[in-house]
Amino acid sequence: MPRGMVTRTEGLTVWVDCGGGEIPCVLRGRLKKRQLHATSLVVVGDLVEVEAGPGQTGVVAAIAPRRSELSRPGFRGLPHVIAANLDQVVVVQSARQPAYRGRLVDRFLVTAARGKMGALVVVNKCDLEAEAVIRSWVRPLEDNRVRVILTSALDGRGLDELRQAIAGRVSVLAGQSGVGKSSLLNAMYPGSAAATGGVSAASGKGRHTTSSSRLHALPDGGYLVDTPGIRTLALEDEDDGLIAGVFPEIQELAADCKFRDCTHSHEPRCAVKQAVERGDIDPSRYESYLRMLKNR
Ligand SMILES: Nc1nc2c(ncn2[C@@H]2O[C@H](COP(=O)(O)OP(=O)(O)O)[C@@H](O)[C@H]2O)c(=O)[nH]1
Ligand SMILES: [Mg+2]
Ligand SMILES: [Zn+2]
Repeated sequence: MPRGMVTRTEGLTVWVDCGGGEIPCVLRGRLKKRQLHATSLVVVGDLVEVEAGPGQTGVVAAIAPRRSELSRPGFRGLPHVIAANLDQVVVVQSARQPAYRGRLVDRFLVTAARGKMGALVVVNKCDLEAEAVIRSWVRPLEDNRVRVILTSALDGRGLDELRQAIAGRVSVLAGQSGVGKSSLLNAMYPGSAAATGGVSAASGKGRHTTSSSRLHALPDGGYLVDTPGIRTLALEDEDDGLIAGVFPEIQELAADCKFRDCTHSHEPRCAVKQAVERGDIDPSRYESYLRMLKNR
């Protein structure tokens, strides 16, 4: 039975790449029943077993267990899985239009850790802001071992570096609508199937907006999932340890606080607060950390 990777879903139709282009498939009856009750049964990136169906179509007979998931809370608190079996999340922000949102980056990093994926950060539209200013935003991330790539889909800077970072791996572009995810895909692989697949030719000026997640096979090997805007990411109570992992500089100092269960918000003799006052911890990182714990 051939195995393939789900490249997109459209209602009850699942498009599967079995190595020779996309085949539209339906789910086998038993699976179809379950799909009606769980929106995330088959998602982009899933590895599935396909049997021949009528005409040029296939039937999805089985879905392999996932090794990772990118998800956000959906209807009635059930997680909505956006994509599966990814190696890394490429968190995309823009320097301007829309403005860089550091706190959203931190949330994406927690989400990546929860879904058992690596992460790197891309700041696109660097043609719209001075590089020194952008560097000052991302320095705390780099100081905490997060890889950051500055790009411009317009003037081409950083595209080689990003291409190398995603070659041979399965990655997802995550970030709000308008930061330039589809433009990056297009600029990195001009004229390739990846570029033309989900991103249709320009109609007048802007490209059409990406309406659903879509997986592209990369010419350099590996796959890239382009997503429509992911604007908010709720966190869960169980995320405490993951949040700590995204703020190692805070975690390292916590042992020196007076109280073992210090929340680093109001307690006396808090080593973290003292470090913020000394300037050893970036104040915006500290604020992001507190907000994340408070607004779960
Ligand atoms: N100045 C500038 N504009 C860009 C850049 N990348 C994308 N854009 C523009 O930003 C808008 C949104 O881009 P798009 O790729 O659709 O964003 P997406 O929603 O994240 O996929 C479009 O009008 C693009 O032309 C860039 O690097 N610099
Ligand atoms: Mg897009
Ligand atoms: Zn403390």
